[in-house]
Amino acid sequence: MDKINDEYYMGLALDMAEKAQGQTGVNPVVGAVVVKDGAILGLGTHLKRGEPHAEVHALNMAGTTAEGSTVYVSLEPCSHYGTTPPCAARLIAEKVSRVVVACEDPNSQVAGHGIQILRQSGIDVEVGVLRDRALKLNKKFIKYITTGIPYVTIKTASTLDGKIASKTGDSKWISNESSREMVHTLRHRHQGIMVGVGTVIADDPQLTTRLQVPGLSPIRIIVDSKLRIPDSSKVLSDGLAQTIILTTSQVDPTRVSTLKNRGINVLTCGEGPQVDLQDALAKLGELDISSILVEGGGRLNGSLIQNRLVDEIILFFAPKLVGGLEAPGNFRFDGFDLMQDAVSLKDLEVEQIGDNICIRGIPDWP
Ligand code: AOF
Ligand code: ZN
Repeated sequence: MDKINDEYYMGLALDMAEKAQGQTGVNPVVGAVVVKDGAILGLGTHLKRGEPHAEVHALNMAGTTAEGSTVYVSLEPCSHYGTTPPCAARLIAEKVSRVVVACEDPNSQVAGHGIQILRQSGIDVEVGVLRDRALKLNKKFIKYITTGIPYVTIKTASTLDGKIASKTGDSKWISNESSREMVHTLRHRHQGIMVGVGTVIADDPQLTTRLQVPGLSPIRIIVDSKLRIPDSSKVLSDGLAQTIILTTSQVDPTRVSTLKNRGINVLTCGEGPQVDLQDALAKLGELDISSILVEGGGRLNGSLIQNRLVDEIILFFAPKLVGGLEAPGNFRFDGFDLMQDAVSLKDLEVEQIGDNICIRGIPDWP
């Protein structure tokens, strides 16, 4: 089959995988398409951790017609027994002729082995069709499976002069409605949402996903070194999503017990005075949280940047200037003496959303 056809069907596999973002937990999003004699015979997407992989859905749909087909998969078929049996073995059993893969699976239990056993059984395997798109789509999975540390995205919404509130603390609203809808999609696509306790005290947010279409709410993670969180906070009492508090060993153990009795998970991250964020991310990773959206405030954003713990930054700007010498900014940290030491963003994407501008980038850590 020629390159155009391969890209067409792989594009379809990736489109399906894209739509499942946010619902597969620590697992990647994967799409599969079974094709023979110019017709699509089966389509499949991995929808939920513990449920069948993309290839299995697609092959089930194709049934016995899968023999002699070409199967397009956006990630290397697995070769291990996880919560489901290996997809490579299933492809061999179905006697497919050709498998086209977008990118290798970096999971050390797979890591090229899936491709190898397909080839060993005589199946023609081609790797790398739409690879860049596939790698980008699973960037969170790739970081988490290779490091055990969640993928961290910082999102901010500020005025053009970088303020996230006025000098009196007013912040509703800075960005427009469409930008805020995009933020809820981002919440759905991350397993955790992290804020500093200052944000909880100031805004009493719910931190849930509220979209026009249904969405999943992330686990709420509050960074609270001194356990200042008010008992009446929505994140402690509304029961709409799980809540984790990150604190230090300096806090009052009876307060920790009280929170735990309310069903809140309290993690001790370092000896203080501040929460050790690196330790916190490792502990959150151990809890099977593979991605975290950070929604401020400025100090938490600043600390994460200073400690180089950020994988992606998404900045929404509204065309406003609010000024205020004391008005809080996007990123509050000591800062660098020299411009040459500033954090640069690479792989920049700029999008206009009505009168707002969204800039995405990947910090280019030296
Ligand atoms: C595939 N197709 O659709 C997916 C794959 O616990 P399990 O059995 O779900 O296995 C999870 C691992 O399998 C995951 O870490 C990744 O390496 C691979 N995911 N592989 O062939 C799929 N979702
Ligand atoms: Zn599989």
